[in-house]
Amino acid sequence: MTTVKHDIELPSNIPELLLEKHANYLISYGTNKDEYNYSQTEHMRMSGMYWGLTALDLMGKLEQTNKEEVLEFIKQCQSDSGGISASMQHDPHLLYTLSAIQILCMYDALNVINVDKIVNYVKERQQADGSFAGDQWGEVDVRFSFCAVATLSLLNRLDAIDVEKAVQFVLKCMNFDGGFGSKPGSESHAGLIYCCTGLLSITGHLHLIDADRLGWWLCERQLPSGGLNGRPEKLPDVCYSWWVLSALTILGRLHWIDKKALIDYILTCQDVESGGFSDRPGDMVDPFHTLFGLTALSLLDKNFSLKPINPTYCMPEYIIDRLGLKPSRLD
Ligand code: GRG
Ligand code: ZN
Repeated sequence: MTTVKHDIELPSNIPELLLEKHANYLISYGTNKDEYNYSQTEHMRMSGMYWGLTALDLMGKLEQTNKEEVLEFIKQCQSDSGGISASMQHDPHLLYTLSAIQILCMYDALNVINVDKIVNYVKERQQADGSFAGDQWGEVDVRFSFCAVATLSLLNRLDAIDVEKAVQFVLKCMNFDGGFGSKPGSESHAGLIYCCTGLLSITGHLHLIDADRLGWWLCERQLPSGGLNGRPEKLPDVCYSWWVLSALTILGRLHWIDKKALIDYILTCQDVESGGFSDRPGDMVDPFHTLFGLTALSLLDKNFSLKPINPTYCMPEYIIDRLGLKPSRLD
């Protein structure tokens, strides 16, 4: 009988962390606008900027970015409804509204946009059952609940929505395994667990989670290669190092995984020539996996010359401190 292998084998030599190369990769990604890969990601540009700028800030390179150009771009992406889109002339969405607010907080520049209109846009996305639609077309998902609550909390305007109802909806998405799915009855997935744990952390409701059960499910995501998957029977992927570790950190159970094995997995996902991280060793790098490789390393070991990352907001901790926010965590 054959068994299907859902893991990879790590190469024998593990490279060191190549921070200089990662910074150069991200800076040139944002500069070479004629590149094929850049043109293909217009539909998620605002989040792409957030991934790149956050990664650069963690490496102490935010000053090397073009702040004025980014702020101008964000202003042009705010629509009459108040919401912000991925690119100019695209439809606004909660996903890109959060990314834009995260960038503005990093640059300490919330004054350049109309905050009241954003608050109103987010408020209007809340449904009668407490859930959030991502945009005017109505798709509901706990990702959008997180985006709404994170955005409003960064703006210090959580009073604009019914927080208790938002929490009740998230609790309806909790499964028998302790995890969370995208909506009631959907399969548990690490990315969605981050969203729900993050929302409960912001709103001070972490006591409603069965932390031992969820912590166990999360640490079971680690495979013999050291990498983490996002749900059972799936391949490891660097981005789950973030989605899983952030939730474990919020739950006070980061020590439940084998840190050394995961660090080795993440380091082997670097492109040692051009910089950047990919999902698995040898794959194409991109800004998304580059951010989550670095944020995971920041959570795993203080000796990597990276700024500390906040596990709830996925933003540098010093920004969260500057805003006076105190998302909760379990011991
Ligand atoms: C501030 C970092 C930050 C995020 C904002 C958008 C968002 C909030 C979180 C996204 C969470 C996430 C990754 C959800 C994944 C949803 C999902 C069901 C993905 C399934 O994708 P597959 O099947 O991946 O391609 P796997 O690895 O399961 O095969
Ligand atoms: Zn991934």
